[in-house]
Amino acid sequence: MRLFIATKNVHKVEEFRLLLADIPAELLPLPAELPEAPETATTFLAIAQEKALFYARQLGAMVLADDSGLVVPELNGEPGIYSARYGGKHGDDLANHAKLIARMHEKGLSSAEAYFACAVAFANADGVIGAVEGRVTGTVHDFARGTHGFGYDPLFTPHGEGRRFAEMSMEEKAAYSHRAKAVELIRPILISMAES
Ligand code: ITT
Repeated sequence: MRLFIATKNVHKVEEFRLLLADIPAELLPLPAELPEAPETATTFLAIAQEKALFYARQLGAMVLADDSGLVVPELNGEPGIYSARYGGKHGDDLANHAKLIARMHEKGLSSAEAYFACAVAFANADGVIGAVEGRVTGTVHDFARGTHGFGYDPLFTPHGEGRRFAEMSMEEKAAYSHRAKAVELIRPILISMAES
């Protein structure tokens, strides 16, 4: 089975390559010339489905898409579905950290309960075949630590760990991560499609 990993985020691609290593599928990156998928929906799950279907139709192929982010309930769910551009510019991790830390300080918080959510959708040109969501709960801090990973990894400690995601190897992060949990949930569908 040929399966396009429908994300322009290279860190997500690396994590999916690790998490899907045992699936009998050839994993392909999105061709660079494709337009950006529209994101009009308002939940991780619905946006992942929108992205998967858009790219599956563009490519006439099977596609796996991810929509993910960090949710801080004490900040009314921010950054949530706006995680990638929370600080103003898409993918600017330092600006995103600064905005989140400023919002926490406005509320008098130096740390807060938080979770990462990852919705993964699998589609072909006929429609969405499966969509799931994985979560990891933990603590978000008002200072960064660690150099691995991406996004909010330097600010987040999963429950049951002393280290931030950014202080872990990709394999160690995968023992906890929202993306690993989502892949576990979608795995049976991928395997049955790969074997059919
Ligand atoms: P694509 O839409 O092309 O997949 P993107 O990075 O724009 O790439 P999203 O819209 O799903 O993807 O935004 C996800 C953002 O949430 C991401 O840019 C990070 O800021 C954050 N995020 C998601 N998963 C994360 C993780 O595992 N570790 C740290 N931050 C994460």
